Amino acid sequence: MRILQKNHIVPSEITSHALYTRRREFLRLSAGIAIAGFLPEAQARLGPGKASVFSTTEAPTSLKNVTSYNNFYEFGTNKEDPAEYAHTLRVKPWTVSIEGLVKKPKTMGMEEILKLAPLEERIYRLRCVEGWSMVIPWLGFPLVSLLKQVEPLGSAKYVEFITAVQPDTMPGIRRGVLDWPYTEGLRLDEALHPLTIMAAGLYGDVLPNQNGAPLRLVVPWKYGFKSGKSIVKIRLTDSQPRTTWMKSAPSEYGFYSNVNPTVDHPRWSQATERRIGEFFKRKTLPFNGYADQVAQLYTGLDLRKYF
Ligand SMILES: Nc1nc2c(c(=O)[nH]1)N[C@H]1C(S)=C(S)[C@@H](COP(=O)(O)O)O[C@H]1N2
Ligand SMILES: [Mo]
Repeated sequence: MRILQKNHIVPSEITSHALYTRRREFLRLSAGIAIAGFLPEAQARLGPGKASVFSTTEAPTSLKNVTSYNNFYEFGTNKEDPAEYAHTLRVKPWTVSIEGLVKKPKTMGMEEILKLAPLEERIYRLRCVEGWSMVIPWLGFPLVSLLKQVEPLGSAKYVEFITAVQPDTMPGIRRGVLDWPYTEGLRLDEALHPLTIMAAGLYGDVLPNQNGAPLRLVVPWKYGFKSGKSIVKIRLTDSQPRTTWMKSAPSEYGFYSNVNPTVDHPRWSQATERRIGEFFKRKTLPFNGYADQVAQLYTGLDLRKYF
């Protein structure tokens, strides 16, 4: 318990039996990597040969910032709201249904999902459309491992992600704000890309509620809002899904939303960003620095038109 207390910032969580049980189960299922994750330094944590080829070597943002500066509008629109209110989110039991243009639609429990593939640490940059960024050590597995389970049909071209609606635990649902549930979408080839992961943890431990427990999408070359939190349903479709942010402001948020310093948001520049915890701004990189891995997905596509 001493270790858990040292790594955990929300004191109320420590006494929560449900969370304690969930964390123990999670650590059991994700054994090796999660134990290693308790060491303080990111590099020490990875050890020789353990670093994912996909991980950045940049210094991770502090656990405190990763878990207290969040966007999760279901819990309010201020950055501090998710850390303050998301402890009420019910994350157990949790199931994810995968349906639509698939041969074998399936509803899977979290325990079953965590057994599909070993959890890997992926240290990814996350760039919010608002102009800030973080580096987060996720624990996750490639989304393809989950999609394989249902055998997508040849007609499937897109993947829609639908997130949880719990009106009694989520004050933002009652207030309106966005068209709920929060949904996102990817082209099937983007969803199958090895950089695209489902995260179940961060910093070597179970995912804090404010970061999208128990399972969230992470697509590191796109603006942060594409990475939906607390996913309950995945639907394969033949037409491009309309996402929550496209419905809310179609001229500001397109379907692709690839990080692009040369295409400004209509109300502000996207050329630079502030890394949370740093003072000076950094230049924003095309595809958030993942161009070598993903630029070929968009060959021939006009990225100004398809923003
Ligand atoms: N369900 C849901 N998912 C969401 C959001 C949200 O409001 N609701 N916000 C998005 C935005 S704008 C960002 S930048 C990231 C933030 O993830 P983090 O708080 O874990 O850093 O989550 C994304 N996923
Ligand atoms: Mo964001």
